[in-house]
Amino acid sequence: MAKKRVLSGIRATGRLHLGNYLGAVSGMLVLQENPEYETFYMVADLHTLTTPYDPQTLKDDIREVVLDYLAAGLDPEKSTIFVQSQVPEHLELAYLFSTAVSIARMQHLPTYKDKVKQYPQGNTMALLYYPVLMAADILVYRADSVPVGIDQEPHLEVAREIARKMNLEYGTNFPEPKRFATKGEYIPALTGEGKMSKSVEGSFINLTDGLETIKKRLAAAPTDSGKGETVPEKGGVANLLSLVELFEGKEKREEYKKAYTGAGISYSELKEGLAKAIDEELKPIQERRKKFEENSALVDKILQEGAKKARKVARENLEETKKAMGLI
Ligand code: AQP
Repeated sequence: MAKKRVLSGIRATGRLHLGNYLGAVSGMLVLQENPEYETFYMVADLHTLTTPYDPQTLKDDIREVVLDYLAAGLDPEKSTIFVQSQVPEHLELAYLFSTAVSIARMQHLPTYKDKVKQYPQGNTMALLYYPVLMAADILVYRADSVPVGIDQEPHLEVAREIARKMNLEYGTNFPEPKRFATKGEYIPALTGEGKMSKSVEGSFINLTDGLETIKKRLAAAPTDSGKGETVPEKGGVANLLSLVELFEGKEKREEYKKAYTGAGISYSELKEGLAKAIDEELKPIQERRKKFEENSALVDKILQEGAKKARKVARENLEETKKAMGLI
């Protein structure tokens, strides 16, 4: 039986953080190890252009994401690892898909509105087009499983709508892709507001951070007096407790919750314990990263082979779509 396909990607807007790791990469790793799936993982460099970026550093930024992928355990023997723009079939399919969605549908997406708020000068066609290109990223491989964080759900809904519309209008047989959820599908920001994000300073902990940096970042996270009648469900303290649960377990979180309504929490102790737990999880990732950092030729080869493999599959599916649409 043919294997099911998986696609995921991350923008080259900075080094990966715990949110990217727990929300997306950890799911990518699970599916990579499942022999029923064929996994395609890209650095979404074209999506990087949808918000302000520096052309001088883009190549390095792409390389950082590849290194983070390999460090986290993505394995070129098991997964096809590539850079999005090296498979131009994504763009061609995206144009064809753009005939199947309305402008109004795109304008109403929460992700679009948030980015326009974040970058009022950056309300470009590329930003509006993001979900259409994302649908093409996925469906050019006929992937039906997509390991991404919960913030991407509205985009997946668009991909499903496009698949349905294309199948109805042109008789194609695109699957309706579903999100592969992980237990870290939404990692909140250290700032106490919104999600951990590469572009929000003070919100994240990077996979490359050492213990001292982790401690410094946690030290800046807002807290309160450590005592009260009810444990906060939003804000800095709630976010710290979510991280405690993810890195130290549910029981530890319960202990802190009890302390909050009882004798009180010592945040310096909480942050110290949490920093150590995060550091323990990141150490093996950082060790693996070093090996790839020192072997740039190997990384080049992985990307070249990945693009070649991805293009072969993408080209076949694009051709079939063009035939169905009467272009060839
Ligand atoms: N806080 C998060 N919790 C869980 N998952 C998250 N992801 C991002 N933040 C969290 C997931 O990581 C992948 C990265 O997606 P992206 O880089 O393409 O876009 P993004 O969501 O815009 O990521 P960032 O880190 O917030 O970057 P900037 O600041 O550049 O926009 C996706 O699977 C996402 O769900």
